[in-house]
Amino acid sequence: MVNILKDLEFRGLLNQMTDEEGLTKLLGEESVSLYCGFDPTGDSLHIGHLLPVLMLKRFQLAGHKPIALVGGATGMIGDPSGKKAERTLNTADTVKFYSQRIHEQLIPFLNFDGENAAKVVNNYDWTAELDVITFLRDVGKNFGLNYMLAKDTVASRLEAGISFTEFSYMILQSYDFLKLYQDHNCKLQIGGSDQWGNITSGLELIRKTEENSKAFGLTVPLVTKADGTKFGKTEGGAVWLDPEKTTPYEFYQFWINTDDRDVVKYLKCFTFLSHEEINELEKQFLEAPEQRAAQKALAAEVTKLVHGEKALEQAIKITEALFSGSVKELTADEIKQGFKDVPSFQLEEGEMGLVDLLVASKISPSKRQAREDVQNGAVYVNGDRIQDVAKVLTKEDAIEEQFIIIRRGKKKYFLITL
Ligand code: 629
Repeated sequence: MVNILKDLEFRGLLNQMTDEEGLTKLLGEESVSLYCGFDPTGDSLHIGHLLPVLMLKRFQLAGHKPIALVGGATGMIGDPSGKKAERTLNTADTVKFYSQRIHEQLIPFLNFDGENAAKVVNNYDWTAELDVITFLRDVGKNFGLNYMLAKDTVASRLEAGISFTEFSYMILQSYDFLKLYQDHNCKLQIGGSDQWGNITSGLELIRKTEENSKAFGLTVPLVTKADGTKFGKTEGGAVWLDPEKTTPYEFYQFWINTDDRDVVKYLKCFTFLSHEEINELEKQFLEAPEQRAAQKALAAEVTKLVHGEKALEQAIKITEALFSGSVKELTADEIKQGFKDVPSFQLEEGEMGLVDLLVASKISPSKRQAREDVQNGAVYVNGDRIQDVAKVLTKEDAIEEQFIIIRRGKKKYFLITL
């Protein structure tokens, strides 16, 4: 069996671990069931979830059995970990809908066939039926109040306030670990560093409940950025895994824009490229950083992992078209992706003079300026320079009868929709 911990260490994916020696031994001896939980707090996962999702895949590739847990129950309660204030509760219907979405999103990352097939479970299935007396007698009895109050996530909230609901969250997550330990022989829980408290309290519960038990916890570090800003946020907000929320082109662009100082680190933790391939890219990067070979490889690998080969090809095609200006080859779907955040103007009538259009869509501030822009050769329609001030745009100019792409100057794009 491959020594997965060695690989994780090379990739900078190890933060905290309980009993490293014992875990190394166990992972070398048997195919281990392990799990990571995802609460349905939104209709999509985002790139803050990507590292742990890929971790499950890494363990599976190394011969272990990953379990992805959807928190249908815990999502009804709200994890206080890393949260400065009490969360508002979502309705049961909303949580159910989100659970379904998260479940579907997790599937393509894992392999559900073979000896070490992956599983997706939902903690609603065993938590909903847990009655309050059993909960307090059999589970709650194992949690000392001092122990709970000392947990970071609780201690840091005592001043600002924390409800009994969120305070109890760690017990539910601990109960999950116990359940999975009992029913799936799951001996390892992984998560981000914010989950350390919840993971270790689960280990406590297993230790107290199960005789001669041995289970482990492992966390991955928080992804940081050299410039100090928060990883995974753009001006447009979070970077989602759902292609409807963040298009594969935008996703690709996010990775392409990785800072030189971060790119090798990200190649290690976000891709499955081999150590040799990464070292090679690092060498190329040190020799010719301006070529951005490492960024291109990173963007290609992660986009392929999340959205597939075809979406990656499209993203590259859109990127190249926008760079060279030859936007004519783009399909309507590619234009929608590539020009999502570009100012757009709806052409109500069937046709319109180019100069009038430039004014109406506020591309040029006045008719005089618009004429000058055209005469000076600063205006492009679908990538072709137009210098005829009498030019009239019609449906014939529209790509797939839907879009006309106007560019003024080198980079300023505008989208006319029909
Ligand atoms: C029941 C619920 C469990 C085990 C885990 C959970 C969810 C956990 C949590 N996780 C975060 C989430 O759901 O809140 N209590 O958004 C998130 N996680 C992935 C990583 C994380 C973490 O899904 O662990 O650190 C982000 O990288 O914040 O039995």
